[in-house]
Amino acid sequence: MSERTALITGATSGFGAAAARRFVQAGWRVVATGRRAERLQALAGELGEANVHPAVFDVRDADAMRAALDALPAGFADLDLLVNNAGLALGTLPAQQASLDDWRTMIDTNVTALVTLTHHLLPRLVARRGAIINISSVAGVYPYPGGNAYGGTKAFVSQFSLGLRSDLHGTGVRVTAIEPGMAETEFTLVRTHGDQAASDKLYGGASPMTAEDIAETLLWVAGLPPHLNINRLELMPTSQSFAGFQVHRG
Ligand code: NDP
Ligand code: 8X3
Repeated sequence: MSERTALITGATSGFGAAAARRFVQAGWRVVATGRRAERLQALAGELGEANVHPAVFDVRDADAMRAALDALPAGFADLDLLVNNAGLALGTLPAQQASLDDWRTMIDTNVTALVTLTHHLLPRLVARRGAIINISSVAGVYPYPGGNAYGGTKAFVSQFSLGLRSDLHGTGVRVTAIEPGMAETEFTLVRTHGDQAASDKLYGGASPMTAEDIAETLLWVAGLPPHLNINRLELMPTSQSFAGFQVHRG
């Protein structure tokens, strides 16, 4: 276990930062990526530079991504696990009022960047009989008003994960899609373009999942024996469930 290395995208906040902490605590080395360099440096300072290598790039910048991943130092270059976590939702307006720029940013980040990074690392992961964990969402499984393009990107992530499973048949590479419901992170702050009050209101009194809950789940999935693959795993806070169909009359 102590020799294993994970690359976790979106490690400056939320699930990714919690996962970096939990994996290092469990003896993994972590390549931690994100745009906010100061947060990655702080994480490396906190967890130790022998344990965390910060890699600063925007996942939508394919050239910067490839350059960073091809320059990983010894001790961090042999990847056993890719956690595709970087992602975002933008907006909750109905489709007919939503911002096309927001939609394109979600698709560029949650879909195009995820497949580009995965494509680049697949040969290394096959060589190491490694694993891929993709962070999808319940939004990719169940539609809800305002989920439109975000839900579409996450449906892609779940189906892409299953497709990878199929193509990687016989390689020993494991692939899992994690489909969380509501968890308190910076997710809603980002989705509302910085509305802290809206974020506080959503999570207030709701007992949402925490980033640590997801980090623990990721570590559990990654630590299962090599003959066992979790295909998809959906989890929600107990306080969240389903609300059925809507019917318009008149
Ligand atoms: P946070 O906003 O707390 O974290 C998002 C992370 O993604 C940050 O580290 C951010 O880093 C990174 N990121 C976003 N855009 C880019 C980019 N263009 N380039 C590089 N990194 C980027 O949210 P969460 O931790 O909640 O979200 C993590 C994942 O979980 C996302 O894919 C989200 O869709 C998914 N999810 C979240 C749920 C929730 O309720 N919180 C539920 C289900 C799924 P930086 O800004 O520094 O670049
Ligand atoms: C985030 C979960 O329910 O806010 O992916 O869409 S939800």
